[in-house]
Amino acid sequence: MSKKHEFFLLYAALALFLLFPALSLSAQPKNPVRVEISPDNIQRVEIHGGSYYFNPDYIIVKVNVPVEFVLKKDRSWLAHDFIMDEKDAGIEIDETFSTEKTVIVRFTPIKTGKFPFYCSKKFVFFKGHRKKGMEGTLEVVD
Ligand SMILES: [Cu+2]
Repeated sequence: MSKKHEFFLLYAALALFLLFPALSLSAQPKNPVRVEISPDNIQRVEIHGGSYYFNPDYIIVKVNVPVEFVLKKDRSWLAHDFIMDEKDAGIEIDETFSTEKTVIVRFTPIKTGKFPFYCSKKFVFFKGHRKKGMEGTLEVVD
């Protein structure tokens, strides 16, 4: 193999190595979850947050039935939060994820539609977590 070829392979390997984290992130499928209503009439769903994702990131619930979000933080050096600001739909959430304890949020959606949830954390001039993929959708259906 010529020297030129060796260099080409080296650069190709390096490029793949650098691109891989970006590729694996964008290739992550949207994970839609249709939440079931429990016998005690609650739509309970566990949501994991980490750098930089929510899992699941697409949650479908029924309108006018109580919802319970069980927020769990995955291993991550960074602080994350969970924000929903949908007063009209009866949903206002501003909670910080904690590695120490699970955070439980309860509300009853009173309007159908698609509502975003996201992490509002941002480090000075860097891109915020939301822009890096830490967002999702709550779909409220009839
Ligand atoms: Cu975050």
